[in-house]
This record gives sequence, structure tokens and C-alpha cells, in this order.
Amino acid sequence: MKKRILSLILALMLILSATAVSIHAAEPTPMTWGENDVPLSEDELTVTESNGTFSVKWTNPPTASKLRVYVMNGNFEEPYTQVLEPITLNYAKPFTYTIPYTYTTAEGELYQIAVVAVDSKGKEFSACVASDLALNSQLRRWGDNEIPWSDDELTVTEKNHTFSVKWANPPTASKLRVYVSNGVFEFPYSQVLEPETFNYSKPFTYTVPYRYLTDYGCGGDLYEVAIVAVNSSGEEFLAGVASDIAFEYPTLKSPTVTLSNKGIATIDTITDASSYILSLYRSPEMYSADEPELITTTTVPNSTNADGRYPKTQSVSFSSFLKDAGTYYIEAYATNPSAYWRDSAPILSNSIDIGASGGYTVSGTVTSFLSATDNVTVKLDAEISSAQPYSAVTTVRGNSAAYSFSNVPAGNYLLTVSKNNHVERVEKVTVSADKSGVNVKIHPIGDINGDGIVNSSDCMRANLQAKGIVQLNDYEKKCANVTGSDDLVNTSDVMRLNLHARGLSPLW
Ligand SMILES: [Ca+2]
Ligand SMILES: [Ca+2]
Repeated sequence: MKKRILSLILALMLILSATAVSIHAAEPTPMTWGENDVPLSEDELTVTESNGTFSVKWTNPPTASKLRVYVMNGNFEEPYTQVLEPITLNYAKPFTYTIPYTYTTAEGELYQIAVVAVDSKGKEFSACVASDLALNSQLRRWGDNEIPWSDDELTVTEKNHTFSVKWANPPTASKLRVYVSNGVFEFPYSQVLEPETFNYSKPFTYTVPYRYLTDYGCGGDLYEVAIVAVNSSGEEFLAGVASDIAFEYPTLKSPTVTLSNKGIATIDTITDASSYILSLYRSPEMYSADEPELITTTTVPNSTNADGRYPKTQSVSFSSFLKDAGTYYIEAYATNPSAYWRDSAPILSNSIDIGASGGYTVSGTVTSFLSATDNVTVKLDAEISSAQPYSAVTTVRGNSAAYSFSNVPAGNYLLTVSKNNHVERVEKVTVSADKSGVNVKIHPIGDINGDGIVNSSDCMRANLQAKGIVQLNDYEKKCANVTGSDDLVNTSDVMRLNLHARGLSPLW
């Protein structure tokens, strides 16, 4: 029972379907202008190309609501197909039309231009196709995405790590953009600058701010500088590329590196250096094949001016004591690790032979007591804070003994004098020139007043110090402090001095 009903429904559907097809086929197609083609003779539609622009002329177009013009790169396909509707209602006969240059893009490429008539219901009727027209390859005009320019029109020069652009005859554009890239228009060096937003002078000149080149660039890198014209719609048109311009590696400008026999170097410097690195070498002969001996290297930081740039000229100095005889020279170079260059080519100072007069002389007399034949030890040490470590010792004899140190670099020193049974004495000495008459007197142990003996006079002074009645100076206290491992002068020291003075127990 169910099967019979299903068959009936299927049969009914087939009948209805056949009826619908039959009704549709009977509908006439409205063909006002023939078989979707508008008749025309082959010479009626002409398309010519001149000065980079296609011009259409149709001698006897049909009476249509409007005409459409198609532009294609050889066939009706992407990407160049453009539909233009130059005429919306009335158009003149013969129909002439110039295709805006922006609708064609590539020189030498084949184009087809078609004109289509449109009836009042919007239906298209193919009229004509003018095939295989090419833009003249010689043509370069505004709108071809390239702007004509001769090789000598755009010049880009580099000086002092800054590019300067000059374009003799730029087009009338809304604005110009300047691109800077490291050889290719790619990350990370591309920079887009818009020096002129509307009016710009002719010839166009522009200096690329050096800060655009500091983040990644490097001396010696090849750069391209391009200028792009921008029309009122914001479209870019490549104008010119000046290729392969490199920053020169920075050099020390007007360098003067001098080395004096007191170990001081002075440098007149260079542009944009964040620091200078100075190295002192000793060599048997400058430029010899022997490996020079590096004495010391120091980095002298530079600081920027108010405008954020480093000073163009600067003097830097460092000092290094040249104790040993020999030939010395200084290597100096500038560096800017955070900028577009790293290091300059190093330059060398004059060489200088350092003989025995490589420093200053410090001399004087040591006065002491007791044995005239015991050694008197005189020691000269640079203060701990001194940049130049220095330590020298000499031994002399006699109760009035002359000593001398030579080759002493400038600086602050401690002079330490000692002798058997005497209290060591330390004096501060500042050296900035030869220094004579640095005389030191040392006392026997217990001899506070420095007369060479320990008697009741010394005991009384120690007693006054112990009771707080007088204040001995530091060296006097050291002489009086004969007992204990303390720094105190107290009753114990007074008693000990008294034993020596009375001959009961000598201190020495
Ligand atoms: Ca005394
Ligand atoms: Ca003591």
C-alpha cells in the first residue's frame, strides 16, 4: 500500500518538471542588437598608443545607453582587467576616448582594448576587441610607476656619515619620499622619510638625518637611496635609485697622538666617537716584525653635546709611567659600538725612546742614631689609590745617610724609613717634578724627643701623655709606645721607659 502511494508521488513530480522545462524553452530572448554582437567593420574601432596612453576611436558606434571600455593584459583575466565607463548616457559620434594612464601598468606588455555597448537594461553587447597593443618600452611617464629621470638627475653623496640627496628636476607630486636601505629594500634598514609633505623646491635637496642610520647601519655597508614621488591619491611612483653608497669607515680626523717621555698621550679626535681606546706598546723598533709588548690599554669614554651628538673634535689623554728604557708608542682608535660604525682604523703615535730619565728623582737624607753601620732601609710606594703601581727600596748606611730614587712617575707616595732599634717612620710625598730634600729623621725606640737617648725627659713626656695632660704627635706616640701590642701610651709604657733610663733594663 505504501509503495503504490510513493510511485504516484514520483510520477507526479516528473510530470511537473517536464512541464516547467517546456514553459522556459518557449520564452523568447530579447536581442535588440543582434546575437550579442554589435556589427561593425574592422576598421571602425581603432586603438592607438602614444606617449604611454591608449586612445580609442569608434567611428560609428551604435545607439546605446552607454559604452564600456575594457583594458586587459592580453586576455580577459586578472590582474589587469579594468572596466571604464566613460559614457553614461549621451556620447559623441564618432566616439573617442583616452584611457587614463593609471589603468595600464607595464611597458612592453600586450594589451587588449575592448569597447562594449550597453543597452538601457544594462545588458552588454560585445562591440570590438583591439588586440595585442603594447605600451612603448621607451615611455616612462608619471603613472607608469616610474618617473623618467636621467642618471645625472638624482645624485646622492655621503659626507661625514650623512647622505645628501639632490634631484635636479622632480615631478609635480604631492610629496616626495626618501627611502634608505642597506642594498635592498628590506628589513631592517629601510627607512622612510617624508621630508616634504606638500610643496618642495626645485631642485629638490634633502639631507638624510644621520640618526636614521645609526641603529643598524655600519661603516662600509652599501646603501641605496631612492626617491619616490607620491601623487594626491597616495600612490607611490619610483623615481630614482642611487645605488651602492657606503659610509666611509670613520677615521681619526686630523689626528695628533703624541707621546712624551713622561708618559702622557694627547689625541685630537674624530666625529661621533662614543669612546677612544688607547693602548701603550713597547717595541724594540716601531713597525718591526716582533710582537710589540702591550703595556696598558685604557678606554676613555666620550660624552655627547646638548644636541645628542658627540663632539667633532676632542682631546683625550691618559698617562702611563714608562719605567723601563725602550721605544714606546701609542695606538689609538675611536669606537661607537651603538652606532652605524664600530671602530676606526687605529693610528699610531710618534715613537719615543725612554731612557733613564723616564720619571722624576726623589732624594733626601735620613737622620738616625745608634749604629753607624746598620742598614737604613728607605722604601717608596705609590699610594694604594694610585693608577700606577710603583714600589722601590734602597738601603743606605750612616747616621746621616743620603738616599735617592730615580724614574719615579708623578703621583702620591708613601716614604717608609726603618733601621734596627729605631721606630719606623712613614711620610707622604707628592711627586710632580724632581724632588730633593725629602729628609726624614727616625728615633730610637723610646726616644720621644728625638735626641738619640731615652732618659727622664722622655719618661716625663710619656707620663704627661698617659695622664692626658699633653697630646704627643703620632710619631712621638709610636716612640713612646714600648709595651703591649696596643696603640696606647699608658703607665706600663712609662714604667718600661723608666727602667731603660735608669739602666735597669735597656730597650735596645
Ligand atoms: Ca730622648
Ligand atoms: Ca703601650
